[in-house]
Amino acid sequence: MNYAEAKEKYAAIGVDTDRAIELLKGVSVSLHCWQGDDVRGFDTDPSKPLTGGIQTTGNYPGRARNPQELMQDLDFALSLLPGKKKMNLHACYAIFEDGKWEDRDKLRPEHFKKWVEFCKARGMGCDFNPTFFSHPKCDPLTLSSPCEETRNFWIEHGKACIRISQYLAEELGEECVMNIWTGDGFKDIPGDRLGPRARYRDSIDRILEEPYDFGKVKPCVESKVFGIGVEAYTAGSAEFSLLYAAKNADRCIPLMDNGHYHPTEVVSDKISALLAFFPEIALHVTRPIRWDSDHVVLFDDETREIASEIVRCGGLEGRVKIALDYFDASINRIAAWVVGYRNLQKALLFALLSPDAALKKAQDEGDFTRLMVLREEAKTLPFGEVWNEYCAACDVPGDGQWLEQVREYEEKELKKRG
Ligand code: RNT
Ligand code: ZN
Repeated sequence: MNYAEAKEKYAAIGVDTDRAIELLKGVSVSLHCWQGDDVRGFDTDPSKPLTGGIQTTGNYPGRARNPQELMQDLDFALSLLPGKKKMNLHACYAIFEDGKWEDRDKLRPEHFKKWVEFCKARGMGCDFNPTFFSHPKCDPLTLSSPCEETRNFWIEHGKACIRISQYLAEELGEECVMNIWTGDGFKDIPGDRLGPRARYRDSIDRILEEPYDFGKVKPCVESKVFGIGVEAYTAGSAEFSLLYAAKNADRCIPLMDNGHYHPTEVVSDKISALLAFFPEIALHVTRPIRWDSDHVVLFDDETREIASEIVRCGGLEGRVKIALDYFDASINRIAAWVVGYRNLQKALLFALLSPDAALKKAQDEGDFTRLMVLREEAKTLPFGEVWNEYCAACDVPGDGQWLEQVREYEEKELKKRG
């Protein structure tokens, strides 16, 4: 089987593979910088534990320890990724020149100048995230803290991040999705559930008072069901975040992370529900195993279903902002970036090769037998040929051709790191 033959097979079910490849080339997917260094960043002591209910496990050698190493690793990973890449940074990745450290409430655009240069040189836009975790000022709450000093500190951080996001959007000429997520919550049954949520709401209100151009900066609110050490209560629950976004639709959008729901809930089904109300939504694509474990994204059923829904709902034209969010420290971190990113790209390509018009027609005609048969048969069409053609069109290695490069880089570069 070669590409020409595969193309014919797809044409027989009414799918144009060339068109799918062209379309996917223009879809931007955000690459999360934090896979490269286990979500440590550069502004706090890396020997301190991660907080906020998230966790990286494993101690595979080669973690990036500074901006140079992280950028070098990113560069190498980017060379193996097809499609239109966008960077995704956290505030804790600020780069302080000449050792001039600033706390998170005082961060300024200049602390991201190096990242702007990095993105510009590679023709990438950049998304951004305030970092409301792994910091001494988490008491452990942040935006929902009853301590006004703590809460103000984090509100100032949020405002600083709005200014930085506006700077990134302007410098790079692409919209900047700025995601507000906190791990605020309690390990055990709270005595007051409303208080923290009322404060959280007020804090986001105050952050979003900072001026920004909503055409360029897209603040998001990300919900979560629970985290490690915050099993009983999360201030930013699904209802809280969704309602916040709905009530403030002129200034922010909702973000769904598919690790943040009860295990039998699926984000693939929520996408259309949200798009029936919101012009734009954002996604964190990850892989939960039993909980929000942030495993590397696979080419699995739910990832494919999420991709299908993005495609079918017209999400590729900008309505759905797609980002990855996982962190595995137990395998080669660059391979983790590459395989997860490529899997999401595969899922999107697979979705673009689905006979959607015929599926929709069968559904609307009530022909559920045809619907099932068409959908199942599309699964065994020669997808791998189209995927390799797409990789070639993007000038990156096809499957079976990149892992050896990662191994060489590991030998040459990663093994030198203590
Ligand atoms: C945590 C959230 C959040 C973080 C990143 C690092 O559960 O998913 O998005 O993973 O901001
Ligand atoms: Zn997330």
